[in-house]
Amino acid sequence: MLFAETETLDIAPGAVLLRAAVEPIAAELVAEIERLVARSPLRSVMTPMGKPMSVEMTNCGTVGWVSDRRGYRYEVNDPLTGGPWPRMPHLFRNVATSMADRVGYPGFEPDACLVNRYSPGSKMGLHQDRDESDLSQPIVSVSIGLPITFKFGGTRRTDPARSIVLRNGDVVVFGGASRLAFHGVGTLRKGVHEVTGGCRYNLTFRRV
Ligand code: MD6
Ligand code: FE
Repeated sequence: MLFAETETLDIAPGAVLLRAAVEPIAAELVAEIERLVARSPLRSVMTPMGKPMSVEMTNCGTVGWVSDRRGYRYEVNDPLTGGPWPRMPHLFRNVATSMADRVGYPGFEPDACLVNRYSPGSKMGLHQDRDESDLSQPIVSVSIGLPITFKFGGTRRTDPARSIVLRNGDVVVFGGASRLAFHGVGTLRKGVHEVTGGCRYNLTFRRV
């Protein structure tokens, strides 16, 4: 499947931003999100430290990322419904596989997609994505709706971080030397976007 051929920007070794790559299908991605949240709703979760996260989350795929007082981990069942997470839509899988392929990660087959919903005031502190057993595989991250500032540092928490604004349809692929880089996003500002209204969605595809 073909998506927009757009500018690519190297953020760091192994990390690439594909500007507006899925902008043409952003509304279709939102329609898929709405279908899956009807089955596994967005919910607020606690960090292992007992603080509520400001983004709401859900998942699709054969496993989903969960956080609670017991820690961060992947689970085959949604703790809210007790049943499996919704299947990953074909469109999602195609996006993830083709974006990874485009920047030099052929054969990426995600088994988990974390869906984050940011409303005004939501943010995500610097973190590493390291709950996956296969760190040879990249993560593909899709931004939909309102813009937000993405912070991208090094493999140590104290490494300097650069900031990039992520907008609707932007895709970040991050693997290789950047797979364990610290990253986070600033606070979502109030606004209105034609595709999502007053929020931002982020989809992160992982091979767990
Ligand atoms: C976000 N993204 O963009 C948060 N993680 O809302 C992430 O935490 C992320 O963009 C791993 C790889 C790419 C990402
Ligand atoms: Fe992350």
